[in-house]
Amino acid sequence: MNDTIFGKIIRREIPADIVYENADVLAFRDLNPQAPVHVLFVPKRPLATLNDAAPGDAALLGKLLLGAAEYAKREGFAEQGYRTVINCNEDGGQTVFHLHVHLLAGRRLHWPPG
Ligand code: DGP
Repeated sequence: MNDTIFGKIIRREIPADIVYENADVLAFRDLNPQAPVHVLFVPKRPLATLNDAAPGDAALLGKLLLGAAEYAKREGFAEQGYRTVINCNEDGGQTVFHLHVHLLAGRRLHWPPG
Protein backbone atom coordinates (compact mmCIF):
# COMPACT_ATOMS: atom_id res chain seq x y z
CA MET A 1 0.00 0.00 0.00
CA ASN A 2 1.06 3.62 -0.40
CA ASP A 3 2.58 5.38 2.58
CA THR A 4 0.31 7.69 4.55
CA ILE A 5 0.61 10.29 7.27
CA PHE A 6 0.15 7.48 9.81
CA GLY A 7 3.18 5.65 8.41
CA LYS A 8 5.20 8.81 9.02
CA ILE A 9 3.89 8.98 12.60
CA ILE A 10 4.81 5.31 13.19
CA ARG A 11 8.34 5.98 11.94
CA ARG A 12 8.51 9.13 14.11
CA GLU A 13 9.09 11.27 11.01
CA ILE A 14 6.31 13.66 12.05
CA PRO A 15 5.10 14.37 15.59
CA ALA A 16 1.98 13.00 17.23
CA ASP A 17 0.70 12.78 20.78
CA ILE A 18 1.42 9.07 21.27
CA VAL A 19 -0.49 7.62 24.23
CA TYR A 20 -0.12 3.85 23.85
CA GLU A 21 2.24 1.43 22.15
CA ASN A 22 2.97 -2.28 22.04
CA ALA A 23 4.87 -4.49 19.59
CA ASP A 24 2.15 -4.35 16.92
CA VAL A 25 0.05 -1.27 17.68
CA LEU A 26 0.62 2.47 18.05
CA ALA A 27 -2.05 4.85 19.37
CA PHE A 28 -2.08 8.65 19.25
CA ARG A 29 -4.56 11.46 19.73
CA ASP A 30 -6.66 12.44 16.72
CA LEU A 31 -5.76 15.87 15.30
CA ASN A 32 -9.45 16.71 14.95
CA PRO A 33 -11.05 15.27 18.11
CA GLN A 34 -14.77 14.47 18.09
CA ALA A 35 -14.93 13.77 21.83
CA PRO A 36 -12.87 14.66 24.93
CA VAL A 37 -10.97 11.41 24.35
CA HIS A 38 -10.32 10.61 20.67
CA VAL A 39 -7.43 8.24 20.08
CA LEU A 40 -6.50 6.34 16.90
CA PHE A 41 -5.16 2.77 17.20
CA VAL A 42 -3.12 1.83 14.15
CA PRO A 43 -1.28 -1.38 13.21
CA LYS A 44 2.43 -0.82 12.74
CA ARG A 45 2.18 -3.16 9.75
CA PRO A 46 -0.13 -1.18 7.50
CA LEU A 47 -3.32 -2.31 5.81
CA ALA A 48 -5.12 0.29 3.70
CA THR A 49 -8.70 -0.56 4.67
CA LEU A 50 -10.64 -3.27 6.49
CA ASN A 51 -11.33 -4.72 3.02
CA ASP A 52 -7.64 -5.50 2.71
CA ALA A 53 -7.53 -7.62 5.85
CA ALA A 54 -7.02 -11.34 5.22
CA PRO A 55 -7.61 -14.27 7.59
CA GLY A 56 -3.94 -14.03 8.54
CA ASP A 57 -4.60 -10.51 9.87
CA ALA A 58 -7.19 -11.71 12.40
CA ALA A 59 -4.79 -11.52 15.34
CA LEU A 60 -3.63 -8.04 14.32
CA LEU A 61 -7.23 -6.80 14.12
CA GLY A 62 -7.89 -8.26 17.55
CA LYS A 63 -4.82 -6.52 18.94
CA LEU A 64 -6.18 -3.14 17.85
CA LEU A 65 -9.38 -3.69 19.84
CA LEU A 66 -7.56 -5.20 22.81
CA GLY A 67 -5.22 -2.21 22.80
CA ALA A 68 -8.19 0.16 22.86
CA ALA A 69 -9.77 -1.71 25.78
CA GLU A 70 -6.48 -1.82 27.68
CA TYR A 71 -6.04 1.92 27.20
CA ALA A 72 -9.62 2.60 28.35
CA LYS A 73 -9.04 0.58 31.52
CA ARG A 74 -5.67 2.21 32.14
CA GLU A 75 -7.14 5.69 31.75
CA GLY A 76 -10.11 4.89 33.98
CA PHE A 77 -13.07 5.39 31.62
CA ALA A 78 -13.70 1.75 30.64
CA GLU A 79 -16.60 1.31 33.07
CA GLN A 80 -18.20 4.62 32.08
CA GLY A 81 -17.95 3.54 28.46
CA TYR A 82 -16.57 4.40 25.08
CA ARG A 83 -16.99 3.66 21.38
CA THR A 84 -14.66 2.03 18.85
CA VAL A 85 -15.16 2.72 15.13
CA ILE A 86 -13.48 1.63 11.89
CA ASN A 87 -14.40 3.76 8.89
CA CYS A 88 -14.05 2.02 5.52
CA ASN A 89 -13.82 3.80 2.18
CA GLU A 90 -15.99 6.62 0.89
CA ASP A 91 -19.38 5.93 2.46
CA GLY A 92 -17.69 5.01 5.74
CA GLY A 93 -15.94 8.37 5.81
CA GLN A 94 -12.39 7.01 5.65
CA THR A 95 -9.86 9.72 4.80
CA VAL A 96 -6.54 8.13 5.78
CA PHE A 97 -5.86 4.84 4.04
CA HIS A 98 -3.95 3.13 6.82
CA LEU A 99 -6.48 1.06 8.77
CA HIS A 100 -7.24 2.54 12.19
CA VAL A 101 -9.66 2.13 15.07
CA HIS A 102 -11.10 5.34 16.52
CA LEU A 103 -11.59 5.26 20.31
CA LEU A 104 -14.08 7.92 21.45
CA ALA A 105 -14.95 8.64 25.07
CA GLY A 106 -15.51 11.33 27.65
CA ARG A 107 -19.05 12.32 26.68
CA ARG A 108 -22.36 10.61 25.92
CA LEU A 109 -22.12 9.53 22.27
CA HIS A 110 -25.20 9.62 20.06
CA TRP A 111 -26.59 6.56 18.31
CA PRO A 112 -27.27 6.11 15.45
CA PRO A 113 -24.31 8.22 14.36
CA GLY A 114 -25.95 9.54 11.15
P1 DGP B 1 -10.86 8.48 9.07
O1 DGP B 1 -11.79 9.56 8.62
O2 DGP B 1 -11.56 7.32 9.72
O3 DGP B 1 -9.91 8.04 7.98
O4 DGP B 1 -10.00 9.13 10.22
C1 DGP B 1 -8.79 9.81 10.01
C2 DGP B 1 -8.53 10.62 11.22
O5 DGP B 1 -7.16 10.96 11.23
C3 DGP B 1 -9.30 11.92 11.31
O6 DGP B 1 -10.19 11.88 12.42
C4 DGP B 1 -8.25 13.00 11.50
C5 DGP B 1 -7.00 12.21 11.83
N1 DGP B 1 -5.79 12.76 11.29
C6 DGP B 1 -5.54 13.09 9.99
N2 DGP B 1 -4.27 13.52 9.84
C7 DGP B 1 -3.70 13.42 11.08
C8 DGP B 1 -2.39 13.73 11.57
O7 DGP B 1 -1.48 14.15 10.86
N3 DGP B 1 -2.19 13.52 12.91
C9 DGP B 1 -3.17 13.03 13.73
N4 DGP B 1 -2.85 12.87 15.02
N5 DGP B 1 -4.40 12.74 13.29
C10 DGP B 1 -4.66 12.95 11.99
